[in-house]
Order: sequence, then structure tokens, then C-alpha cells
Amino acid sequence: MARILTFGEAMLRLTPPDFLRLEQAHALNLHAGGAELNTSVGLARLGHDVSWVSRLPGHALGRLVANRAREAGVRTDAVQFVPENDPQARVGLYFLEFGAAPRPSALVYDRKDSAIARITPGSVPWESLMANADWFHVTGITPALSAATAAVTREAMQTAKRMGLRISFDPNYRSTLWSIDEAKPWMREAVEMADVVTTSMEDATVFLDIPPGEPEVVLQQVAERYQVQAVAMSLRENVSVWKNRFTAIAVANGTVYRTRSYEVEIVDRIGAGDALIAGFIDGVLAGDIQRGLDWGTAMGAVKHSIPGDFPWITPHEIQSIVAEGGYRIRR
Ligand code: KDG
Repeated sequence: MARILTFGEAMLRLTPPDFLRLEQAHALNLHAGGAELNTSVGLARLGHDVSWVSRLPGHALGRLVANRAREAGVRTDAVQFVPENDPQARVGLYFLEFGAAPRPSALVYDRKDSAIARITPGSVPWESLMANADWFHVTGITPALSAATAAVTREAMQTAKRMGLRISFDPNYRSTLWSIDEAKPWMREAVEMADVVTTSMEDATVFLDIPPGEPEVVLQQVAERYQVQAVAMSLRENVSVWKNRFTAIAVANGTVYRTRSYEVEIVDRIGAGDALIAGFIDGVLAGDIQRGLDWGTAMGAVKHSIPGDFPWITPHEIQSIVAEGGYRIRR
């Protein structure tokens, strides 16, 4: 199994139960989540040795996030903790209200100046962390948090490149964090450095300047223009408010890969894309793009059924879902 490093923020997520609106809530369910940590959990659940690099307050809330990461199988030894007596240090929060037709879900972010946004460039020992590592994963959320996280992300990618690690990147544009013009040069630079990219249609057309078109044509152009080894995209079609058809497509070395489509019940779709990336990386590591796409898609599909941001899957269930095509009552 591979040694994988990821770098990013995890927030505490607060969600009212029973479809209550946020403004009606008296209690909130608590989860931890963040794009890179979600992917780390997916990879750890597949058996990889995954170390998540981040920065958290030294107080109880920082420890809570680290506990969540560790209990899901992710190493936190490389997480920097701000000294406990620093009252300014904070964990980012996000509030999620689940919608029901015709009311869409709603998000409120409260993440400005979180501990990771104040990370000091040069403070992460990337060289020693990357010695003997195989893979580095990051998304476009991390460099968007602050000038400091942008600098540290660049250090990480450059060190990974120099030390021969493979790099995966998902643009994952967040309009609440930066403008399109601020993000664009960053997204391109990162995609150019990456070996594996996962992207939405929108991110590919807006940030990578690929003309809109059929997914396989768009992916082919991303691969060629940015010299990326393998590119994948999830494809969703709404069946109803709580049902999606979920599949994905990939392009690698000029070949288009497709996989089955799953009808998914949407219990919680947050993190489905991050789960897909984990399965896809696993396949690429094994030199099998088709398996990566099959497993990644199944993991993304299953994530829709799991509350919280993390993909609490098991390899055995993914294997049988890939083999059998989905939900079946066992007798
Ligand atoms: O991809 C899921 C993430 O969006 C979620 O876990 C929270 O990192 C997050 C963000 O910035 O929205």
C-alpha cells in the first residue's frame, strides 16, 4: 500500500436535525470535514498509509478535529498545533441546512482566519515528510484560504515534484474564498504540476479555458493541454430531489474510460467528489485506470448514503458494489 500525504483545512460542520432550517435550530449535529481530509479518509479506508498535513488550534476543538481524522484511520502526526494558550486560534466552521423540494440546501461558512490560514511559509518540513512517500494530494480550496496557505501549497507541490512523488489536484473552486481572476493562474499552475486531475465541467471551462463540450472531449483537452496523465470527472443527473444518477468518466493516455451509473439516494452528498478521487488515486497507484474509475465512482455513489463528509466505506462493500451494480438485500 502507498504512502500518501495530503494538505488542507478541516472544518467543523454543524447541521440542524430533521430538515430544520438553521434559524429554527436548537441543536446541531457535529461532523468534521474538508476536501483533502475526506479524500484522506477514503484512501485510508482502502488500506493506504495516509498522513494529513494541516494546522489546528491546540485547544479542545483542534483536538476534536484531529480525533475525528485519527478515528477514520488518518495519521495526524504532521498536523501543526497552535499553542493552547493562543485564544485567537480557531477552527473553521460551516453550517449546513438540508433542503427538501422546493427548498434547496443552504451553506453558511465561518472559516476566516482559521489556524491553517495563519500557517507560516517554510514551517512544514516537506522534504522529510515526503521522503519515502508516493503521492501528494491537494485541492484548490487550500491555496484559496490565505496568501500563507497558497505559499505553503506551492512549496508542497514543488517539493513533491522534485522528490518524484505523484501529485493529484482538484480545482474545487469556492467562490466564497476567492474570485475567478484570483483563482485562474493558480488553478493552471497546479494542473500543470499534477499527474492526476479530477475536475467538474465548470472548473475545466472557467479555469482551464477548455471550450464547453462533451465530457470526453473536455477531458481529452485538459490531458493534452496540461500534460496530465489521467483526468476524471463525475457526472450527475437529477432523477428527483433525493435521487441522482451518478457516474464518472476518465481519460488517460488518449483512451476514454467509462463505468456503470448508479441510482443513488441522497442522504448526504457532501464529500462524494472527494470519495471518488480516493478510489481513482487507488486505481492509478495500481496502474489500473479502469479499476480506479470503477472504484472511485462506487465510492462516490456510496458516499451519498452516508451522513457527514467522510466516506466511511469498506473495500469489501465497494468490491461487491462494483461487481453487483449496487444495492441488494442479502439473504
Ligand atoms: O468537498 C467537500 C468539502 O466541500 C467539504 O468537506 C467542506 O472543504 C470543504 C469546503 O471548503 O467546502
